[in-house]
Amino acid sequence: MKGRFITLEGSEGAGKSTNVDTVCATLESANIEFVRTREPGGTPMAEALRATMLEPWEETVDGLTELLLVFAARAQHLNNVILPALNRGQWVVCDRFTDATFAYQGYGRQLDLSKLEVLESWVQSDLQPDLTVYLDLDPAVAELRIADREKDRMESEQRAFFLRVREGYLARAAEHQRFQTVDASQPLAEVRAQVAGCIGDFIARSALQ
Ligand code: T5A
Repeated sequence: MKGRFITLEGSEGAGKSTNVDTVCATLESANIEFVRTREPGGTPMAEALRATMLEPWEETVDGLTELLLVFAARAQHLNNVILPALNRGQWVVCDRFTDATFAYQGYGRQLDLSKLEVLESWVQSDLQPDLTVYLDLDPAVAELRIADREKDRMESEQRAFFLRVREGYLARAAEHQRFQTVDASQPLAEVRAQVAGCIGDFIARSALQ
């Protein structure tokens, strides 16, 4: 089987970290070799760009600066981690990818989507995830889940921002067949079972191709 590219998406508090573990456990049970990684980040330099992006600067951070930081980190990550792994035949499990850029910078920051499309095509050519599991959650519920967390610059945004982020994810999910949307407001055990089901189905479909 050739390498497949799986991404996990969702806004803060939706349970991504928790469910990336579920995705990886399902692949392990099927004896599939994979690389687990995340965005922004995934290499030492890309992690440094992530830290710069999430730091609560005293100066205003321009939306375009944020967008370019995300894509700079992505170029580094793609060429050093994701593409080499896929070319070796390994699967890649990535916590967030370009759908997050459309949701956060496109819808959240309200940047021109055509600028994002140009950068997407420039940085990743025609590479797209094979499967995207989206954990959908009302921002009001998400706020309660992460209430005790020390907030980074993105997490400190207002609810209106996260409502736009969710709208962005739902628009992407409606537009792209690779999306599987899971209702993340359900009890964790149920969310985990559904995520494992999505991965199991995808493994079965991939084996037939
Ligand atoms: N970003 C990223 C952009 O702006 N543009 C981009 O292009 C990209 C790639 C970093 C930030 O970067 C931005 C988006 C982000 O702001 P991140 O580290 O992935 O990205 O951000 P977080 O969303 O903060 O990631 P976490 O890994 O912390 O994930 P979650 O979703 O907050 O998940 P988790 O698992 O820690 O869960 C939160 C809490 O909820 C509980 C968990 O136990 C935990 O306590 N929980 C549940 N409780 C009840 N029921 C359930 N079903 C639950 N599921 C989880």
